[in-house]
Amino acid sequence: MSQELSIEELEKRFQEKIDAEIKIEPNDWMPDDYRKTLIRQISQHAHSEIVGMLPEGNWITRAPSLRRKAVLLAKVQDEAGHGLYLYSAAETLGADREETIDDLHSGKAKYSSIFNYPTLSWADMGTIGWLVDGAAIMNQVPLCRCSYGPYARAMVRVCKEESFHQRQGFEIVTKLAQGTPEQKEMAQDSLNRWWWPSLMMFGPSDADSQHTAQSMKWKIKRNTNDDLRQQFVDITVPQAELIGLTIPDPDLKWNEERQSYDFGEINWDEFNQVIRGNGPCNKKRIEDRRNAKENGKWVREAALAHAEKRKMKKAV
Ligand code: FAQ
Repeated sequence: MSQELSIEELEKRFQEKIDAEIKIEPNDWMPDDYRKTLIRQISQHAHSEIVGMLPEGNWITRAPSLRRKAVLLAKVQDEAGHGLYLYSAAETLGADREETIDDLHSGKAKYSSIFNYPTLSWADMGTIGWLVDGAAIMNQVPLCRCSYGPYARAMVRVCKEESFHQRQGFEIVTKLAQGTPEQKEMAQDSLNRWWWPSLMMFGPSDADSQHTAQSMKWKIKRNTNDDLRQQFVDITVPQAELIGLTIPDPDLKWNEERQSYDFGEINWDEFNQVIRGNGPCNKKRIEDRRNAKENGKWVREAALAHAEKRKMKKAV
């Protein structure tokens, strides 16, 4: 039936479905640009989860206790799972998984700027959970209502797990902030380094965001970048106050009229440098992912050989 309708009519009906909050499923008709936007966002998101394993993976062998190690290990494994759901969601739109991953390894694809910063102390494990997973939840809870069904459903589970990640991170930072003066200093130093990059996770300001207007119309995004960033600041500042840490922003001030915090200017030059590949760890992150693929080649080959053998056995 869809072949009999003009593109304009198909687009009109598509938008009506979106406006009526009806989910778009993989075999439904969709505009090419809707498909492209989703493949772009979902694959960048998948890459972020996978590259995001590296800064924390760096600390698994140095966790200060067995309990901390078990929790961190579980968290990092969760991130791998998130990457896999997301690559699968991108595949439902026709993206080829191998090509998608090759784009990451060649430096063509983007992933979240935040994972290009180094993890220098154990406190960073707490701060990543608290701030980075906290920002991820703020951004991803609205994505549970994304118009594309497979992405929205993947986000439900991802958000539940991110919630656990945020809590374990806040617990680590709280313990350090209430510990010895050295531990408190470690927590403060970590907050100083991760605060601004966490705010950058939400993307360029609304005035500079290329995709927000169309993505909101299609209900891929449900909030603007600045809106989510503001919500994150408003939730996080009282948490820092509660545990006696100071947000590194001299311009941070409660605005009585708006019932919200005013905060200082983000260094957009730094953000642009990081997403162009010039952050402190960009090269190392890509190199590590390439090596992981190379080092895992024998596992993939063995799994394929095993699958082939089973197929042959069944055929006999
Ligand atoms: N980093 O027009 P907009 C996590 C790019 S998951 C790098 O505003 P859009 C879990 C953007 O792609 C974290 N690039 O774009 C975890 C676009 O480039 P393009 C990831 C960025 O798509 C926790 C250009 O700038 N979360 O943390 C960034 O409408 C702990 C223009 O920007 C998601 O991916 C950035 N921060 O809005 C794992 C959530 N911001 O493609 C391990 C889903 C923007 O034109 C440990 N994604 N860019 O070349 C989204 O919600 C959106 O894609 C935004 C960007 C909000 C990220």
